[in-house]
Amino acid sequence: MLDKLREGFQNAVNKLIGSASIDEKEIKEFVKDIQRTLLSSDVDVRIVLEICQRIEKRAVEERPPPGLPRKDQIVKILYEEFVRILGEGGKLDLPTNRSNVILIVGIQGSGKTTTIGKLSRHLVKKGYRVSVIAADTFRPGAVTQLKTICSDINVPVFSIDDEKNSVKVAKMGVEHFRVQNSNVIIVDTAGRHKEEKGLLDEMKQISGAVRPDFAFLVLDGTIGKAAFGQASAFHNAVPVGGIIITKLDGAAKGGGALAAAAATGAKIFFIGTGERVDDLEAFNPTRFVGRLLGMGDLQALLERAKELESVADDKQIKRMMSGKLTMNDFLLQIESVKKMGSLRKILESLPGFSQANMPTENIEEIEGKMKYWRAMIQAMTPTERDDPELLNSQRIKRIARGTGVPEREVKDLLTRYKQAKSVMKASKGRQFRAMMKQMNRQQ
Ligand SMILES: Nc1nc2c(ncn2[C@@H]2O[C@H](COP(=O)(O)OP(=O)(O)O)[C@@H](O)[C@H]2O)c(=O)[nH]1
Ligand SMILES: [Mg+2]
Repeated sequence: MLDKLREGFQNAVNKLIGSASIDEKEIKEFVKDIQRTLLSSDVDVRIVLEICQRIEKRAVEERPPPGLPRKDQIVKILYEEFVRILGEGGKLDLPTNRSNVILIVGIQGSGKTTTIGKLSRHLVKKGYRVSVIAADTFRPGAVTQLKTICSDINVPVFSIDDEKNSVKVAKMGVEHFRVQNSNVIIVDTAGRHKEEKGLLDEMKQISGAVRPDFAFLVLDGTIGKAAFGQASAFHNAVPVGGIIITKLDGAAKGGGALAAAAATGAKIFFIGTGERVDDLEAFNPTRFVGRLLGMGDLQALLERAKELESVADDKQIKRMMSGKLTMNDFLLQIESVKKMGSLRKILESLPGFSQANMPTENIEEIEGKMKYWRAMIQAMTPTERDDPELLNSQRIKRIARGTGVPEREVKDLLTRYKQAKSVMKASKGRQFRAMMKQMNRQQ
């Protein structure tokens, strides 16, 4: 899906990651690559400029939290800015205690009938009793098409043979299925008007007859940024409305259609990614952009960034610099070391872990132990963490039992903590500052 956009993003990211250093020149180059990619996906120029300016400004100005490489920070910025452009995904929330009428509109060929099959399937899977009304009385073969799709998924279809009045069909269909206690009644329409106004008029007519609880505009993703006009007209006219964008599989302009629709303030609820009945996805911008950027990796990066941001909590650093150290601070030190990935490099600068009392051969062993230290510290009560002096033998026993380690491991942790604390006290936090500096140097 959206292969070109994905390729463009990934090439830009790979180039950035591959460059020896990150300076304004590399940032500018990166932004230019992104710009080119977005434009070739038919994203509107104004949107492209806005997103690129924001990425550049943030990439130049924002400093990553200690421990997060600058490159990763920039990828994260790209991710955040693209998610922002796509707005919030819509969530369809249909009460089960009544018949919800959903009206589907959109110009002919945009994918309404296909999407109705997909949407029905999606809702049936969620446990709704779904039924469909064939109110496209305009296009020959439309009713048969809908019936074929729906018979495959066991969804009943209401139609009236040789009836040309779509409003009448829609109205009778809704009455028919209300009596049968359908949870969801979906109305298919013709959308024979190409221009926005005609389409909306048609919608209003049927809408007046069936009083839908929800209306979807189906937009063909291959029209790119031209989606803006239809989406905004619809968004302004329909109070209960959402957007479905189809044909994002292989649509070179799909990115443009998504951005344009989102720019109107309308919410995109679903995207169509193929012709088959299962090719519908709830639109979730974070997941969507994550996939575009090709990641697995991105998820890991975002989590890492989040952890590191919490590590660089100002208050905590200040407190440590003043020579105080709670068990939570100690945990934070341990976590920071772990997140650095290269324990060997910074071991020396961490109080209590200096070469003197920790020979390098033991590094693996320490790393192994850290897992348990974390668990032990988490097994402490908040008061114990603030004041580890409270930890008498009874409490030590409890923590050991709670974490499934021998008591001597808890005692070992306490020794380590005391060492760190005395070094902290003696150096008034200088040691910690050194560690932070070391972290920054690694970016
Ligand atoms: N590749 C692809 N084709 C689609 C998708 N959705 C619809 N189509 C195709 O688009 C054409 C028009 O779809 P249809 O549902 O009849 O549009 P309608 O006139 O709005 O009801 C059909 O050939 C569908 O198979 C999609 O997500 N991906
Ligand atoms: Mg149709």
